[in-house]
Amino acid sequence: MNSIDKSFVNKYKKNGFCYGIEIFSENETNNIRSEIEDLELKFKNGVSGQKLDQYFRVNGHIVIPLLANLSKSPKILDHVELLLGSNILVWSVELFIKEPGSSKIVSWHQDLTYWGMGETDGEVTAWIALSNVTIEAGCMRFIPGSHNKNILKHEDTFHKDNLLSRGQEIKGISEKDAVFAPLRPGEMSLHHGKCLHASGINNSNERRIGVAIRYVKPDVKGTDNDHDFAMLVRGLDDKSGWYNFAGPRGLFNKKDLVIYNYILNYQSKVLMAGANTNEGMYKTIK
Ligand SMILES: O=C(O)CCC(=O)C(=O)O
Repeated sequence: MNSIDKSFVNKYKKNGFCYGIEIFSENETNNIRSEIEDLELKFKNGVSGQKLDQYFRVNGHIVIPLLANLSKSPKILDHVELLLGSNILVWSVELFIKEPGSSKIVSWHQDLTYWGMGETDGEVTAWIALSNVTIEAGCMRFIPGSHNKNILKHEDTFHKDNLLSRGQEIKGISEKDAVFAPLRPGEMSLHHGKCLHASGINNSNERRIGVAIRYVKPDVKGTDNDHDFAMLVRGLDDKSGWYNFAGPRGLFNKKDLVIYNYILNYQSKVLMAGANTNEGMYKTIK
């Protein structure tokens, strides 16, 4: 492991999040962003009958090599290893994009609520900024220490401006306790799956682009399903809790698209359980 500043570990353990960790240089960040924007141009009419956004927002690592490769970045994994231990899998890679002036938001929520993994400490999200993610641009904000709570009641809103799968929201959060986590391009925040967080509209003139990578340990056991799917990115999975996905063969490879649909349909049973509609990004794909 390369030498890294480990001071983030205590912050993460105390608060449930930390931010401002430099991962990619300006040049590297620009290259990643360009590749994403090239995909937006190339697939502006969608892929395999779906909008590109479907693959950007859910499980992008299954069909987009760029996103799978990002999740294997040694510098990110060196940090995650200090939180989760030496055996690491990727459950999902997702892009969160807010256009300049866009009214898209993310309501107050805890990630683990609908993921079928229980209230585990064995999941962490690495969120990497691919643009200047300022307060004005709608960076994330967190409630320190909230990862020590249980999962709170969420209400589905399915609001069109909410970027979450069900527009799920915890009401009554005291905003004055929130800490903003702005990130410069190439910087990363890390947050615990029970840490309360949200983000506002993009009031800036720039696109606000982030990639969220959900890492899990081998022994995170699904409570709401027999198994789930994840990609081993470091060490060994000797627990058999996850069905291992090897990574994409190529960009939107036909066989990987079949796997994508299979996993999405499987996961949607858990992620949309109890919802009164099966709309949005976990809509079953035939
Ligand atoms: O990008 C955002 O504003 C929110 C992302 C988020 O909720 C997450 O990564 O868990």
